[in-house]
Amino acid sequence: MAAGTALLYDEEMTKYKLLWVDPACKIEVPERLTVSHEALVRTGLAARCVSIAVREATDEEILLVHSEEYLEAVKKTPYMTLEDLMAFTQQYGDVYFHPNIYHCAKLAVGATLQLVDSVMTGRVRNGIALVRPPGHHSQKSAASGFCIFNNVAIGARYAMQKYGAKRVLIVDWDVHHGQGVQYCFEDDPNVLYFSWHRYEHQNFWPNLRESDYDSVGKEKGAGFNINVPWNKVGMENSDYLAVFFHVLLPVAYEFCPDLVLVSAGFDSAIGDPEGKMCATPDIFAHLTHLLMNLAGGKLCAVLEGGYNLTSLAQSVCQTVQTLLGDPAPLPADLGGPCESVLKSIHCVRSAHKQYWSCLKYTADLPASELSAKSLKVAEQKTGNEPEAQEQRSPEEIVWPEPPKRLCPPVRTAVALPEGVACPDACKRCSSAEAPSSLVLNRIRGDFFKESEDKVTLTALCDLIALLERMAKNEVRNGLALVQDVSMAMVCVMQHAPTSLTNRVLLVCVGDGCVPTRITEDGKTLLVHISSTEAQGQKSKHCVPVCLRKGCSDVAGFMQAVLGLLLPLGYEYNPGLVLLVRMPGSGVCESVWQQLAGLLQGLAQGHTLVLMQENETASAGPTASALLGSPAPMLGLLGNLLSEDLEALETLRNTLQADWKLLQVNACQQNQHHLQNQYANESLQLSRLL
Ligand code: SS9
Ligand code: ZN
Repeated sequence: MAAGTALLYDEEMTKYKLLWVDPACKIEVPERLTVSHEALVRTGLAARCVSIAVREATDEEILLVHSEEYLEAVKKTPYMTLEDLMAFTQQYGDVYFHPNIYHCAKLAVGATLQLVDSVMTGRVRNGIALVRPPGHHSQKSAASGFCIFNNVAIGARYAMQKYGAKRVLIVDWDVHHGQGVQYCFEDDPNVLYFSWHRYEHQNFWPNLRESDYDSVGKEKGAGFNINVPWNKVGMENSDYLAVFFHVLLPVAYEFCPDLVLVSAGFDSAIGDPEGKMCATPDIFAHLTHLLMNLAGGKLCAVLEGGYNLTSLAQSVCQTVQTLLGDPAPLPADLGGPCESVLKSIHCVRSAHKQYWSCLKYTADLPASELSAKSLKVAEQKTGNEPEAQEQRSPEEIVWPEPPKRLCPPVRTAVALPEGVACPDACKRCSSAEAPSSLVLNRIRGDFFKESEDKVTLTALCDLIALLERMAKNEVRNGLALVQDVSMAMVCVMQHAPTSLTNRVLLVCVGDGCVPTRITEDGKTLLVHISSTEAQGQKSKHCVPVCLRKGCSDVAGFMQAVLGLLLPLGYEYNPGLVLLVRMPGSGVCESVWQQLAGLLQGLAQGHTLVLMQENETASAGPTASALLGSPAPMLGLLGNLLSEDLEALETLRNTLQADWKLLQVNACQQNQHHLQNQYANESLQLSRLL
């Protein structure tokens, strides 16, 4: 399996700059690249990457996206006088030329293609290209917004042509709309383009009507262009994550890309003078992590914008550190998205509901909401928007430097019966590391009052020992095969070190009895995915998810994971994730690996997986997911059962009062509208409410 992270950088790309006075362009400076690269070197991240030489793109490659006339025109710029350059620049918007920019633009495309080559051939798993000029605004025959050639769009065409990639996902998290990428693939169903961007009802650059949520793609490409407009500034981490959970990820998993390209602009981070957003640099660790198990892990990030040098450098480091496999930081203090973002989410989901089965049960917007005008009016009325930072100039905004990320020396420890195979990189636990006699006696007291089973007792002690090493950050995550998962689960809840168990996210997969009383003190959030309707109490901390066809239903299972489990987990912010596979769960191995991979974004990677001792064949694949290997692609998911979809939406509706990150509807009115829609389905309601 491909491993390693590529880094593409060439100092040559710092060797052009604005030569005249233009307030619109003065933020695009060579230092953007030098500070980013220096930060990677200083933190030791660059040394951990596979450094790959940058080359120039050929004419043929540039012509994959651009017209001959445009290429020929740009080719002349190195020979122009300053006056000619200024005149040439005049025909485009918010961009400048320089005698060396054509050379750099060829290197920027070339670096992108070298990265695509490295990932597609399996030389590395993923990587990043630090380039200037950026690309996502440039069009077939036009430069725009500091962009000359469309690096990422060319990269997508190249991957399809040279490597036969059938589906490419482009995630544009830059704060501007990459209209160049949208135009390029508008009618192409093989490229899914996602962009969120500052829009403010068309009052923000590039001020295009087609940047709104209702531009969904054209002809065969309808449904493959996703725009999420930010109609206010000051968006925070929870706004970004909400859009990932409720728009991008479900659609991306349904799309099933062979390759993920990220238009990695960091002007969407706090402090940026263009973006004016408030998401902190560590959010990019999570955004990256959440994309890293798509496409078998094949992810290429290519720099776009980012104009606050401090914020930019920090964000680049967070992204690269995640690509390298270090655990993401705790996603502290997430609430729900703000009202304005809820509106955008609702609008995008409803504009796309006819194209994606994961969005099929999105509530329709009331007719009045559909007009941009009424939205705008409603926007001005709402009271709880994040405007505190808006008055300040971005240069004055301060935020703490992201804390150093945890990196326990042992990535994955396993407690497996003798003879059970698992990857060499795992550390096998031995009873020699067993816990104190105090713990031993307590476990004995709890579970073996009558008959004493030595083997089971030792196994439970091994488990506690493993957790103690996790609490000390000697071990990141672990896997144990145990005789009785239910008993082991209760044992962990009762005896694991409290530093981990103040908040445990307990994820149970498969049918079986889970003692719900362990959720009563609020120190455990239980999400139990099974095929049986829950008998017991449902509450804020006890979430039974019932799938009609059970956990073997890949589409239903992923819908529950992406739309319900992950937002719950991120808002709960556990210190430990306990992932339990009940005997005979029926969950597919690749789905299980996806789940184990995705959950590692929580609790700084502290995941403990428990499986029944006879599931020996799954030990290897599970351990390898814990070691950070990319989960295999799931393939096309197939159709979701409509009763499951409705049931999940209903569950969301009941839970969203307590868990704000589950919200997808713009206002209370709409929720009533949705409830009414389901009121007819009394059977479904009685099942879940
Ligand atoms: C000045 C407008 C600048 C161009 C921004 C291009 C960003 C490319 N306030 N507009 S990522
Ligand atoms: Zn930008």
